[in-house]
Amino acid sequence: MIYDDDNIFAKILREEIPCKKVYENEYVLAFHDVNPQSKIHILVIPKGKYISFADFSENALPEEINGFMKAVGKIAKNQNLVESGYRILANHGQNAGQEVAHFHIHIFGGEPLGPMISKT
Ligand code: DGP
Repeated sequence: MIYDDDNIFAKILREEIPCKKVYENEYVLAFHDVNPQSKIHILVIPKGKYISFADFSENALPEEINGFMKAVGKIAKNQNLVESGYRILANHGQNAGQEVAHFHIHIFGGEPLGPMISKT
């Protein structure tokens, strides 16, 4: 699979599509999900062109992985989610229902989140 430069998150990174930005550094951009599934629902994306978690974990440089993971923790902390709790999630591929082919982590919080996987 080849990275598609026209995916929605690539357009957000190029500022061709607006987003509600939460945080940015040299490695990541974080913004509110357009269709929030919890009171707080933030997406964290790497600035590098990685299709999915499999691609990112295999091909990203150690400093990109470190910068990304550090940023996820920092964003959760900035959102005051550490004490109340939060969930992070990455969908990879078809069975997980990945919609956007640019690797991203969801941060959910701000309320009780229910079971980890829906039984319905
Ligand atoms: P996933 O299923 O893991 O690929 O999640 C993709 C998420 O991206 C989904 O929760 C909705 C969100 N999303 C899709 N298009 C846009 C957009 O244009 N802006 C923002 N902020 N979020 C988007």
